[in-house]
Amino acid sequence: MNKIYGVPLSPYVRKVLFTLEHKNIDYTLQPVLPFRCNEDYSRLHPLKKVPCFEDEYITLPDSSIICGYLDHKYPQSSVYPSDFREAAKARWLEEYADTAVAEVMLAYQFERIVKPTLRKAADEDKVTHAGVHQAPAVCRYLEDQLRASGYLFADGLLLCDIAVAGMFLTGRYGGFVVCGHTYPKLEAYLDRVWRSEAMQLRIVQEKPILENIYKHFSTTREWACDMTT
Ligand SMILES: N[C@@H](CCC(=O)N[C@@H](CS)C(=O)NCC(=O)O)C(=O)O
Repeated sequence: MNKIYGVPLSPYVRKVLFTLEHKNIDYTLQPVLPFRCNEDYSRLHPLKKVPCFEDEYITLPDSSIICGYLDHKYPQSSVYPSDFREAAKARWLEEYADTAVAEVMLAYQFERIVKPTLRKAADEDKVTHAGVHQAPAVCRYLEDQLRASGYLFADGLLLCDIAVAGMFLTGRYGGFVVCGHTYPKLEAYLDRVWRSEAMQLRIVQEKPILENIYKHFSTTREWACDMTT
């Protein structure tokens, strides 16, 4: 059985769940809270991050590595473009989402969603720094990569779309909003991916967890948003 360690709200866990759902493969989700996992977990993931993956053959850390493995294990409905040059570009955009986009969006998530649950105050200077100094370069780069309609590649909704738009979704949960006037293609693209059936499946699962956090940790309430359609 395919077992994923982590929580649905993690943008990295979301990538793995999407990959399995896209391929119609059963899995179990074993709850592991980032920043609060015990020492035993480091035997599975030496960096103690989520997600981690386990099946009858292998134990694997890291979302991109896990998704690559799953795409080989279950070749049906690939989560990468069929053209080898586009597949390489898709992996780059996935990596860009996991690093550069993450640096901005995880500042919003960590300060405004995670820290209150740890009974710590959000450092709004860090959020402002991410929003003012880091977000413009990231949004500009993606605006230049996007076509006026559709997803990143003509093959349809793929892992790179979930990585990119999923990272922005994580930022959205913490109050980050893309300026549609400056980045019209990016705004329309995010809306398209967020409304897709596959992303809505994830959003619906994430919603009660998020609502619980918004409800019980008062400082997070002002960022509350409902992304279900
Ligand atoms: N490159 C890793 C990043 C995973 C990651 O940073 N996960 C976060 C949760 S969203 C985490 O576990 N953070 C805990 C920590 O950094 O100690 C991946 O793609 O799986």
